[in-house]
Amino acid sequence: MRIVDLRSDTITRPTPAMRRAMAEARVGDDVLGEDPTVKQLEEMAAERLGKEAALFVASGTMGNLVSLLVHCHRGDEFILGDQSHTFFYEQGGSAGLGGIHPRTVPNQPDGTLALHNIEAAIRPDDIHFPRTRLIALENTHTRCDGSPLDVKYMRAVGEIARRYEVKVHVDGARLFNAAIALGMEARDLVAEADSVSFCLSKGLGAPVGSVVCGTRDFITEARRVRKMLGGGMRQVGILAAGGIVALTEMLDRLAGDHANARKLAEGLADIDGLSIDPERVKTNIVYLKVTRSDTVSELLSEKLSSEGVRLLPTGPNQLRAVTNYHVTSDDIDYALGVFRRVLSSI
Ligand code: TLP
Repeated sequence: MRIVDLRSDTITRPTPAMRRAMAEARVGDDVLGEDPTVKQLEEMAAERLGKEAALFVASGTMGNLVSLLVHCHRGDEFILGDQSHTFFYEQGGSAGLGGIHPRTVPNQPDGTLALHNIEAAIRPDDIHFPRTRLIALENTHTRCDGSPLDVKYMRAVGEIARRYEVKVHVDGARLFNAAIALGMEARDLVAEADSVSFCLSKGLGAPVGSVVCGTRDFITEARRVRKMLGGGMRQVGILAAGGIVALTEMLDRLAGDHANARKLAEGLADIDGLSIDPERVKTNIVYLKVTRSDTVSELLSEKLSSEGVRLLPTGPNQLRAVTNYHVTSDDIDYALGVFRRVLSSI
């Protein structure tokens, strides 16, 4: 059966070039700082993001957690969006493992936090209050239609952070999608950030891993925290080698994912019983609402998957599709056909 897997870009399997690079990677004990392939990936990543140093970590979740644990101590507070991945999907790790108090501010539909809300959430120096240490942004914003946060906004948040002497962390799981959608270099987008975590294992197709970037001092601390979390891995150049191919060969193709997402959204907007605004689709994530009834929504999701078109249910009557490098423009036509057929038969 033909499969069009749109559940996430995390489902991507390594390319033949990645598998070759991984099989042939030069490796050493990375906890002892002796893995040349990991070092190469970390240098490449730091250079790309215009930061002094970088650290290879097991996942996006670990990248965010390590960063939070370096920036904040127990009882400190950090400001983040109420729709952010860190708040929603990372098991409350900041509080659970770090004793760090999350202070949510509403995400606006475009993924930003209103600047006045950020400012209002920063605590004055008062014995009653936790200390605000950090503002955490997400770019692109997964739960806000994969919206890219533009450079003007990123700079404005940086300016507030400097004024109040707090740090900025960017969960850039899909940072390169943002950069490509905005037509700019990723490094310019995160110039104001003290730390950035980006994923190799999403649209870039590597099987495992994320990279955290920041100052040399920040990364030295982050390396300690990664070890504390059990994330010090040994001959991990085997994984980093896939990441090097991801960074070298897989960036430009993200534009194709964005075009496919827009095409999917435009096609879905023409189908009765679905609600979607294609203008909101700027990167590779598409959210759609099923407007007919709860039963139709459940049936739709079941029937789509029984016909090989896989989406992720993300809420009542809501489904998410994420384009990725296994999905071609032709697959989008096929998926749209399945949508039309299934909906007209319910
Ligand atoms: N997101 C996954 C799911 O967890 C929802 C997905 O399929 O989109 N930050 C952001 C913005 C993310 O979207 C994700 C993964 C992460 C961090 C965590 O990355 P991993 O899965 O590597 O821990």
